[in-house]
Amino acid sequence: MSSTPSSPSFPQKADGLVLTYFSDFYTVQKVNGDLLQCKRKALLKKQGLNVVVGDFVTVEDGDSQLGWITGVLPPTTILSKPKIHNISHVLIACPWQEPSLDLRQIDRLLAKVQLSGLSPLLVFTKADINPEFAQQGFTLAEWIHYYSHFASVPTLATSIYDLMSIERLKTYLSDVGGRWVLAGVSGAGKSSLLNVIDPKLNLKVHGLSHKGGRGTHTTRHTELLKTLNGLWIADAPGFSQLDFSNEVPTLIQNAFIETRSSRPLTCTYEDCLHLEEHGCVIKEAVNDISFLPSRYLHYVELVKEAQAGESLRLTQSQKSEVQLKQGKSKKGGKVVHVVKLNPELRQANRKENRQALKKLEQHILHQQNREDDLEYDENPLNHEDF
Ligand SMILES: Nc1nc2c(ncn2[C@@H]2O[C@H](COP(=O)(O)OP(=O)(O)OP(=O)(O)O)[C@@H](O)[C@H]2O)c(=O)[nH]1
Ligand SMILES: [Mg+2]
Ligand SMILES: [Zn+2]
Repeated sequence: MSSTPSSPSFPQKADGLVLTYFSDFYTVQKVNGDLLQCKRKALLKKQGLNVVVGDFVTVEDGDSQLGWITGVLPPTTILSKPKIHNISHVLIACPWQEPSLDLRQIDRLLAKVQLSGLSPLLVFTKADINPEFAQQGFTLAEWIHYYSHFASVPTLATSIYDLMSIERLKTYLSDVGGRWVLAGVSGAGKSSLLNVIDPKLNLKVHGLSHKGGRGTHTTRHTELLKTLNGLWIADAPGFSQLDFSNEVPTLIQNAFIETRSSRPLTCTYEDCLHLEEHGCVIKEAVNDISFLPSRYLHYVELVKEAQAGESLRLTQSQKSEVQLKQGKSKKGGKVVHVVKLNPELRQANRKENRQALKKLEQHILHQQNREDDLEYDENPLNHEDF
């Protein structure tokens, strides 16, 4: 996605950019810079067209300074968590301490961002708290070295009390440009980071809960903001759950550079998932520093989650590919078979399903016309003429 830090580079057909959404109202920045509170036209709702923060939209003015979103341009990028469109980069905020370092969350977030086709920047926040203490085997400096060198992810450490670290972050952001969103657990210090980047933003921040030392979900809505130096960056609510059940298992490794690095790891097998395969070079190299056991473990976990999702979908579609349901025909109340298609299939390939449905209905009619005993196979796919 092309964008300069100083302008949201509106596509030609767009009237505005959605900055935030709250309780059925969208704040839209128009091309001329004005802000307009908008609602979504009922037609869009009927068409099932969602409007998401970051979307470019067409708007028409309504009464009393209220506008209407009349259309939404197809997004160039989609991130499901935080939910935002048309961004290019994700700043993954991971607290070094308070809440404690969570390597699993880091690897899951990194994978999600990379599988979404976006570029990550990993930032260890709260670097002022015991940076020299080793956590899970490494000091902060060593973790930065690992992620930047072996996982090939740009990595920084920040503290809101160390302005040098903030300057380094600012320089990185303005050098790279693009449109950004912050992601990470509640309490990671996302809003605090934005406040030091640009004090005018004045975002709400809150300490951790006394009980569990966790964040208190202070930021409630994703909001695209423009910082002093013209960078577009969105603050977002914290979260910890990420779903990988819809990912393709063989693609997960694309998010782990360790599996495809030419030096020293290159698996000899094509299509290898690096799980149980005998003689897999990647698996054998896990104890090597170039693929940390913890990171390999998270990789395996993600592949398994994606595999579980895939096999669940397969079982569901096999079971209920076509369901037969008893019903009454319109004419004469005669009992006929009504074919009900699996909704998932209906979405996947409407045309094929319609054709299959037609064929099946003809088959049923044919059977009935012959007034044979209707001992119809429950699974019509087993019929020769299907
Ligand atoms: N020591 C230290 N504390 C920090 C730093 N950054 C943020 N904090 C503290 O961490 C707490 C949480 O900060 P927030 O900015 O509200 O965290 P958040 O990630 O926006 O949290 P949510 O909005 O709930 O997702 C606050 O008490 C901040 O003062 C830091 O660099 N060092
Ligand atoms: Mg916040
Ligand atoms: Zn392998």
